[in-house]
Parts: sequence; C-alpha cells; structure tokens
Amino acid sequence: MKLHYAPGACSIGIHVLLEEIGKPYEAVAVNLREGEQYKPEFTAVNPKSKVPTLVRDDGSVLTEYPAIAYWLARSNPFANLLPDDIDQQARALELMDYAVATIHMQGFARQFRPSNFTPNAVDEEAVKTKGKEIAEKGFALLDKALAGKEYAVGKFSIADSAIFYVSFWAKRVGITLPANVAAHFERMTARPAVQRVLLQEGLA
Ligand SMILES: N[C@@H](CCC(=O)N[C@@H](CS)C(=O)NCC(=O)O)C(=O)O
Repeated sequence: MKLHYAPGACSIGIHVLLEEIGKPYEAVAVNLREGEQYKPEFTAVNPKSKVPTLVRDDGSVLTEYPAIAYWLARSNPFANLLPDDIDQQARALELMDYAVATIHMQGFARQFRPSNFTPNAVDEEAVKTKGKEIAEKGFALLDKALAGKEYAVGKFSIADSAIFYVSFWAKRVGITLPANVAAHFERMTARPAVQRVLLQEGLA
C-alpha cells in the first residue's frame, strides 16, 4: 500500500491509522505548497489533486478521508478501528464525517484558503472569520460528544483519527480547544502510532 500525504495535512489522520494497523506501507510526500498535486505525475494517480490518496496493493486508488478510513478499518478487523456494535459504528461515522465535512471542509478550509470561497479579495477576512466560527462551533459540539470518554465512541476508532487532525490544526488559526477536545488531543498525541507519524512527517 502507498499513502500519498502532505506533512501536517488531513492525510495525517490516515497516516495514523496505517501505523495503528502496523502492516508495511509506503508513505510518499506531496509538496502542496509547490503545487505537486496539480502535476501530471500526481493527477495520473488522483485527478482530484488531493491528499490523502491511498494506492492499494491491487493498484486501485481510494480517495476521500472517510472512505479510506472505513476501508482500512473493515479490511483490517484485527486492528479494532471500528466498534462491533452497529449503533456505535454509526456514531463513529457520524463524528468522523462531522470532523471532515464540516470542521475541516467548511471551517478550516475557509481559514486556510479564503480565496476559494469568494472572488473578492476584500471579503477574505470575513470568510476567515466565518470559518473560525464554524470550526469553534464544531469543537464545542465535539467537546460534548467527548464528555466522560477517552475516545469518541469509548475505545479508539477511525473517528478519533479525524478529530485528531482537526484538533492538530486549531493552534495554527488561534483556536483554543475546549477541555474534553484538548484532553483527547493529548491522549491521541501520546499514542505510539501518533508519535511515529509526527516523527515521520517532520512535525515532532
Ligand atoms: N474531501 C477530501 C478533502 C481532502 C483535502 O482537502 N485535502 C487537502 C489537504 S488537507 C489537499 O489535498 N489540498 C490540496 C489542494 O486543494 O490543492 C477528503 O476527505 O479526503
């Protein structure tokens, strides 16, 4: 398996899942700042120009964080990345999708790339402010979901990897994580798989 990732990007959550699974894989860095994602070498693999991109052992390519995380969990059941109970599985997917589709794609994306949300440079500060509001509301809801729990659905699952990557970005945009999310972030950071990924991505 080969993971195309960018250091500190959302792909870090998938990188963590690969380390949790513990099977051999190759990690290939894509330099987003230099626009490598738009070069033919990369678009031949993923025409969406996005990381995470996972090339599986049969050569097929899987994109979109939730799809990759779900496939990794289901195809490596020994790693216990999804609970057995169907209701808890649905809760894990619900939280993962909220982190990816709302907190990342609506909240952080507005703050990192405001020009993608308005054609007018003068509106970019307002776009960033809106993005921060969305992310802060998201963390407040995650805080409630994490109350009294070590991990999103009790024990570690794919939901935690997504909550981890959005939490990892909070400091960059001046967001203070609420208490339960901050404690979850500390717990995640202490996991040996996360430590290895931080080192590999040059972020330790
Ligand atoms: N919906 C995609 C989003 C992936 C995404 O936005 N990746 C960012 C990095 S966090 C990216 O590759 N950006 C490069 C670009 O847009 O040029 C997913 O869930 O995987």
